[in-house]
Amino acid sequence: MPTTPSPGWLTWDPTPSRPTIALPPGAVDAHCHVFGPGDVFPYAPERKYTPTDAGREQLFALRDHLGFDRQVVVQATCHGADNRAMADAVRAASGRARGIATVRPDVTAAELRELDDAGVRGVRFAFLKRLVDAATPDEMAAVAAAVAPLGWHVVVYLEAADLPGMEDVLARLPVPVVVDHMARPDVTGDPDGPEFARFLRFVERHDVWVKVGCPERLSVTGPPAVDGERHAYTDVVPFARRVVAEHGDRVLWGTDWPHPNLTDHMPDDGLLVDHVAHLAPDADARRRLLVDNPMRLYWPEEGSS
Ligand code: 0GY
Repeated sequence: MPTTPSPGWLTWDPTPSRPTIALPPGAVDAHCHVFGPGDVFPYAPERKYTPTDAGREQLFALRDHLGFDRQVVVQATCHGADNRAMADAVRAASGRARGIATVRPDVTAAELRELDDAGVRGVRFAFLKRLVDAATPDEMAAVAAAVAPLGWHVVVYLEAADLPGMEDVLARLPVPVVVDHMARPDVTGDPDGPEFARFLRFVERHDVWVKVGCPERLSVTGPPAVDGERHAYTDVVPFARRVVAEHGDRVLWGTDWPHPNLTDHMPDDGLLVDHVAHLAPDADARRRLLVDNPMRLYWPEEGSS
């Protein structure tokens, strides 16, 4: 059955520009999603939003258009714990994608093995009330224990204000932790201030990786006001740049295509890729962010540094 996107929801840009920076060979888009299509892979009944369909062929076309080699397809909350759309995309990518699933504590070992065979390497927990009724710490710990033998990790999506209450829980998980979107700092604040310092200390002390993308979600200044100006979302740059400078071996970057839940503007994906040059200004930092780090986490069998 065709689905109708949530009111006010903007649809992904079908004609993004091409980046002007050259991506290093083997670059990985480490955070993107597939949505449906809803008539093939229905959205979860418990979802808090209904997206515009964005299927695997469109995801692969974006990869090729932007110049990425590989992708990490992250289960979006609108599909709940039904991982079929994500797993189908990962399988269809023939080794050029890995997946992050959402599972419940009652998931069986056989189900996890099947996801692993498809190319899944982690599980995600979102804690934003507008997206989900969040798992409890005990539920997350149970899932982490179940996936640890597979060598998977846990991806968490939370907001800066939630971090103090979550730090101990996350630190105790028996697997690496990847934090989405730098835990959504308030970018009107100070990148050298206490809130972001606390986040960086947490990253420093534990086996924590950080996704430094999604400026369009965090920015207050927004996209460029002037046509042709490709330096966008400048208020996010000092935050992401600091994480890249201090934790260059544990940072990841992704487009976040097809950009769910945006209502004020839809980013140009080519411009988002150009944004990377401001976070990781030299070629070495950029290669670690886009190639070495995601390869180490998602394709360790290929023996990247
Ligand atoms: C993102 C961000 C969002 C949504 C989801 O799974 C999701 O629904 O992650 C958001 O609305 O901030 O990373 O895609």
